[in-house]
Amino acid sequence: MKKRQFVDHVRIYVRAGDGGNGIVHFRREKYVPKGGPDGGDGGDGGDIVLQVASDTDNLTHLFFKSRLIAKSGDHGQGRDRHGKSGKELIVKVPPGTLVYESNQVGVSIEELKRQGKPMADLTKDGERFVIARAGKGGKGNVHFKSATNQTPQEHTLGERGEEGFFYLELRQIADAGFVGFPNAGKSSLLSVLSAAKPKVANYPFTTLQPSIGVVEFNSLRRTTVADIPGIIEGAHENVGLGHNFLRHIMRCKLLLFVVDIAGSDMRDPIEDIQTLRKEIKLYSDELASRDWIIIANKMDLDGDSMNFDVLRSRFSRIEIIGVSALTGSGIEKFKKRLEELIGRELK
Ligand SMILES: Nc1nc2c(ncn2[C@@H]2O[C@H](COP(=O)(O)OP(=O)(O)OP(=O)(O)O)[C@@H](O)[C@H]2O)c(=O)[nH]1
Ligand SMILES: [Mg+2]
Repeated sequence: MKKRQFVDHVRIYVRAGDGGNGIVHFRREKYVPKGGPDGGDGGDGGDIVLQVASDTDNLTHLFFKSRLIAKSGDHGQGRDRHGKSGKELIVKVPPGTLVYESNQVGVSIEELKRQGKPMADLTKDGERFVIARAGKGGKGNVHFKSATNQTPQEHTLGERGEEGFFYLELRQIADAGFVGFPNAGKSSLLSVLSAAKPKVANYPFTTLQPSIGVVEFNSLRRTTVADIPGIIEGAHENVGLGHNFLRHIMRCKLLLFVVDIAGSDMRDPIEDIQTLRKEIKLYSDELASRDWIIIANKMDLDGDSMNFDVLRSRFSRIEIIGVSALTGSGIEKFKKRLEELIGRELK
């Protein structure tokens, strides 16, 4: 299976279409030596429009085609005919696309983001944003006829379409994401960490849709954590719910691997971690290279402490936090580590 390339930021150049010119023209018919003015208007140019499409989740298409130029309007013609308008150019973007103007040369993206808010934050499916407005068509001399001027030479040119550089960035959906087998307790953990109330139940694949919780710290800082469906061996071959939903945590800075430390459902926590790591890597090397820690859940059940020690010796270089979503033990420590690792001032 092909691994995904995931472009989440891109700088583009856009140029909307120019308006066509209005023209100077006079009626020419047999036996009418001096016809009146009939120069038509130019057509409007085409706008460049960003449009949210929920079936896209990245900006890769713009990485490969970063110059977007819309069609100009045609010039007017005799017999008061209008020039054809340029068609608008629709550029699909995924939900969560932020748009920044980026015309200054040599300004880093970080600087750009410090300088100001994005000019657009596109979220809803179908939402449109005109990123470059087209020029209007000019007027033909037919408009300039008057009682005193039967042969007007006046006409106006089409306006130029807007152009410029923009920086598009996909917003991070959450700072951290849970990864785990079904029933490991991911949704339970989200509900004790945050005000989110995802469905929790004692059967696999309870979670079908990702959800996000905001974790608030006493310091007024916060972080966001995404809960996604469970992953099982072979997810990359579409076993279980597959692994396509991993795109929702693609931009997380930290991955939280949740295991059922008591090994209920006849599971072995070490094997679980190995399988999960393998499936993540098969999905994307980039995702596999993210920082990760292990959350050993269900520390309230029998067998937990023995398994915990075995897990710790097997993954000696990885941070492991023992918790129980049921009793709340270890949750404060877990929160404290989240604050240290990814807490931030949220706007
Ligand atoms: N004893 C015990 N049970 C827990 C704990 N955390 C979760 N559970 C139970 O484990 C079961 C699964 O919990 P969920 O939170 O739905 O698990 P999940 O990982 O979100 O599962 P999927 O959405 O199916 O992937 C539920 O019956 C929970 O009540 C815990 O710390 N201790
Ligand atoms: Mg769940």
